[in-house]
Amino acid sequence: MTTYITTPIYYVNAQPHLGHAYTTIVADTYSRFRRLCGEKVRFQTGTDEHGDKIVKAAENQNVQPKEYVDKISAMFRSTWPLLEVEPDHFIRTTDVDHVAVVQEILQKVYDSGDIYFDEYTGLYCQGCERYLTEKELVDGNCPDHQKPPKEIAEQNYFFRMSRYQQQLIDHIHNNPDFITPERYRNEVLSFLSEPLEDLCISRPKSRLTWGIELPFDDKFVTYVWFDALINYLTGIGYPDGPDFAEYWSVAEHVIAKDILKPHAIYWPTMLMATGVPLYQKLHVHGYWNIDDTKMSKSIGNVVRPKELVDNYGADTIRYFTLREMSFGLDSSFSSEGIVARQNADLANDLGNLFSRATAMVRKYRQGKVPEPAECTEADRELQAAAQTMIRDYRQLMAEFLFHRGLQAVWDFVGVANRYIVSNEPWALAKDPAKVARLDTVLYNTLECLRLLTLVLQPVMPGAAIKMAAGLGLAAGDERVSSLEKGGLWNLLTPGTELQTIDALFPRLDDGKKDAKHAGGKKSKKEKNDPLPEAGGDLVDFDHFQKLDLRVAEIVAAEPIKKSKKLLKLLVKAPEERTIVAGIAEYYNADELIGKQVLIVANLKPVKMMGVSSQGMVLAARTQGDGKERLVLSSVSDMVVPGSKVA
Ligand code: ME8
Repeated sequence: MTTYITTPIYYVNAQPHLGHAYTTIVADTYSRFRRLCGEKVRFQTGTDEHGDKIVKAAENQNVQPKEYVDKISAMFRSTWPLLEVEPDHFIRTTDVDHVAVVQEILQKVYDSGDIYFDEYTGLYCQGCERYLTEKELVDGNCPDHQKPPKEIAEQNYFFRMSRYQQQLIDHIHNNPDFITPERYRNEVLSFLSEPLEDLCISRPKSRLTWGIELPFDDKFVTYVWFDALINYLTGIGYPDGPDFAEYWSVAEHVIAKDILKPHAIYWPTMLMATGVPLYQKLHVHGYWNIDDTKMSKSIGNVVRPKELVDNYGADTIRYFTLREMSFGLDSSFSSEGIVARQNADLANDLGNLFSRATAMVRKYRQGKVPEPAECTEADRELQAAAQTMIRDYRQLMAEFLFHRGLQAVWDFVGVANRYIVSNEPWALAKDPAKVARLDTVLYNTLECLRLLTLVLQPVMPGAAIKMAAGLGLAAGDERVSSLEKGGLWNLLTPGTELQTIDALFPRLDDGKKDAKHAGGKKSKKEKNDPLPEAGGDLVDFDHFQKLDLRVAEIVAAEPIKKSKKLLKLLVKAPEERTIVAGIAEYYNADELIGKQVLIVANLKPVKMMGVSSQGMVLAARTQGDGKERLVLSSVSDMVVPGSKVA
């Protein structure tokens, strides 16, 4: 099986931004996913360098168009590695082989009678670089550029697009997956329900010289879209290169909704006229807005990929954009959104699972993968959950439902976390009769980590390499790089040594860490009210209500030097705070990570052994075997950290 995936080729009248980055991340993730499925993949991106817009941009910078396009194209090319995007080919419409193929196709279509010369008067939008129909205008303006188009009368060459209208309608009806999601397929069909006009495909050189000359009339250059769309063929060696033979029949294009019409109407009809079979699929996504506002230079809210990578790292940006946008719909981008995902999904759920599980293997099994013993019902349930996750992930990623694929993966992260909590390896470690069970629980937990490394590789390639190393595996090991061979259970080799890696995802400051926020929105007076004396048998409800009881999740724990009794805990409730707890005689620091406990959040801070404690962890004091013991409080199911206890 083979896959050919493309992004639009981006105009070089502007520098790369978040929108370009998203489409390119999508195509890169999909290409990595297909490779994970064992397919041979070709992934292409590039730059669109001809046309009015580019000439204007070069003029603004006082340079010749060629010098200008070389510079901006290089910027796009050098942006992609920052995002861990690895195209197989980067095409430019100024490449000589591309120019030759465009001319060859123009000649072919001209010779077959599908290009004719005519006079045309129309409404031309410079921003879109095309004529608009009256119907497309909103209050007399181009809906995309909010400017009235100019009326232009000119002699030009036209492509007989109308001739292929019915053939295109039939193709869309017969191939339900040709344009997805469905809303865009419907949009195209609705557009095609009106008679299609022929397409003006030339510009007189008197008006524009920066373009590909028509092979049959040197007084004209070709329209930028007729030139640009053909990149999808040139890049794989049309008409007789081996890659064209191998990849064209499986071509899939990814675009945003802004360029639906050229891709869903101009391009298939151009292919029909050229006698080339149509591409397989067109995947259309929505627009990223910034804090619910359109991204635009004039508003000054354009987000640059390099800044994102510098601030958050490529893996976080890839994960955030894929997880946050429902493919096909618009989405809002904000730094708060990134911080929330990083802290909750990456640092807390995934990062903690990884560090907690590997720390226990280091502690109880000298850092070596243990030998599993017999399975219990709980183990079989875990394996079944893993298989369900792989099946759902595979299907959803193949359908471009990345947000749902990642949701399925994170559901499994939750299952793995709960498996640890309910099997209590730290308790098993205390009982010599339970050695085999401890080995099995640790082994199964490591298997969960391996499968997560495997499925996350397309989304976060950098993190996946680190995770593989942490499990003692090379990044190219089939067990973390092939869904066929690695998607099974029980593949880790007992005795393999784990490697120590840095924390996968640091927690980011969301600006709310300050402990003074701990009491929520209470007034200063209320916060300073003394707590009631614990003396009488009964307290008023009012008094009880003054206690701010919450569920806190332990994210880090360490012994306090020189103290036998105290542990220093970092908890999330939902902001982070430090709490000192007198539980060191009953709990190891490692086994606490990820546990949810109840805390009193509005106790006045006190210092213990030099550490300020901002609250108190609740625990039951109990007797067993003649000894007193403290058992931490908990909730019966995982809840959002910071949930109020009432
Ligand atoms: O249209 N949200 O190039 P272009 C999401 N050269 N994606 C966005 C976006 C946003 N706010 N803004 C841009 C062209 N994009 C032509 C294409 S192809 C033969 C020729 C992405 O530089 C999205 O992929 O204007 C969109 O379709 C593309 O950039 C437009 O890029």
